[in-house]
Amino acid sequence: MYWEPERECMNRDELEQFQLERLESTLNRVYMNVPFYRRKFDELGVDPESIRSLEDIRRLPFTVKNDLRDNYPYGLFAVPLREVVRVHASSGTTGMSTVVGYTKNDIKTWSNLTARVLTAAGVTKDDVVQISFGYGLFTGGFGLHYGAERIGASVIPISSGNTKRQIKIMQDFKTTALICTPSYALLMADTLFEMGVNINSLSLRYGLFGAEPWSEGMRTEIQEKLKIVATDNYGLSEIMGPGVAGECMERNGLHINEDHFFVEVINPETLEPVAPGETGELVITTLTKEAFPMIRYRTRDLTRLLPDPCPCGRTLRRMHRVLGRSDDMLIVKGVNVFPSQIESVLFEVEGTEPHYQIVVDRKGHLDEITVLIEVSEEIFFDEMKKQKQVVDLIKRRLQSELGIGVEVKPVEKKTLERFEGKAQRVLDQRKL
Ligand code: DLL
Repeated sequence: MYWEPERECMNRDELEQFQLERLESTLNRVYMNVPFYRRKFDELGVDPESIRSLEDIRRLPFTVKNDLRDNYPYGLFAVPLREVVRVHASSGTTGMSTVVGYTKNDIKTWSNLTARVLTAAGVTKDDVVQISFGYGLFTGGFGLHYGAERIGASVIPISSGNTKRQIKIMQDFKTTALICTPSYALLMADTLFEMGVNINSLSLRYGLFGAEPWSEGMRTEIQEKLKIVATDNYGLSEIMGPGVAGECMERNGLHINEDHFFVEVINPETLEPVAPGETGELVITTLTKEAFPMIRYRTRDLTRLLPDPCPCGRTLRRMHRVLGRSDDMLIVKGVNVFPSQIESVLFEVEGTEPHYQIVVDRKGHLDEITVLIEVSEEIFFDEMKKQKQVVDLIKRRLQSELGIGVEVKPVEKKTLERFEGKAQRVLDQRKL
């Protein structure tokens, strides 16, 4: 267990004072050591010494992913490479990858924060933790690995892939906690079923899932199929990796590690703060990072802060599960659509499997969405009438959730792609 009540249950005034002190030292560090930030602050005429309150942070410039690309690979590091003990990078599906670094101290902080997230999600030193996130340049595997070791759990660093072997190890090594993407958890559940494994013969109790958006319906599905308590955890490599925020046993929003990260929620168009509790883009400033501090990083992730205190006793504010990235948002017939909204409808309809794909195409000048959804065998093969009923029901529910009509196409079980890491739900066929 890794539990810091003096931080995690801090009163708000004390926490804000603490954040301000850490912010001031971060600003000094970047101004002294990172020419990129010095230039941007100077351009705006902001002297770090003049930032005297947390509200003053709004005078500072935002940082965006392109700034990382422009400074590839080490341009935003605030310490000499000799002090960097680890480098991670994101794969960069669009353009150049982004590179981040950690000092020895950063690794210690990172381990403590993922240990916090693991503890909040039920993991203790008595657990056997199977880490089925990729190890390597991706932050998922290593980030949670160090936290689990920090707690004293027994860690199985299996990485992702080779699902049958994952199941065998889960059985033989008596895994109690599974860590991976929610879509991989579902694939494991299906594979267990196909292999004829009796779920009650396993020792699994907890699942910690993150790195991609998922819905409440998907949580229910995973919890029922794997007979575990499933929690959500959030992070991004630019800020640290996993360990930024995670759910406690209440499973109702993710506690943000605010003693290390200052968060804002902004309207992505006006760049002004949204009203308290409203949905907008999450912006994060790191407060303790040494090698790779980030000032007002625009995550592109859409969420909202939850105002109510959490019954678990932690005072660290919670954020609602991430709805999706603003860059994943589809605009169809002028309406904004998030893949996660579609998912939440699909998971409620009986006779469908939890596997789907969203195809976006352009007919003339109009964008169209077709949702491919796997349906059970009897519905696919035997009962045309029932198939039509299911399709009509999904269409109606999607229409009422999204406010627009979309095509729904039932497909046979196991025809859609499965994912061992982050799922690719949207297939964009528009030639823009
Ligand atoms: O995905 C870090 C991570 C690893 C988090 C393991 C949790 C568990 P990146 O590859 O840089 O880092 O991707 C970060 O993934 O900006 C979100 O869009 C998305 N994301 C991460 N966690 C969640 C989540 C890792 N719980 C990007 N819910 C972020 C929704 C998530 N989206």
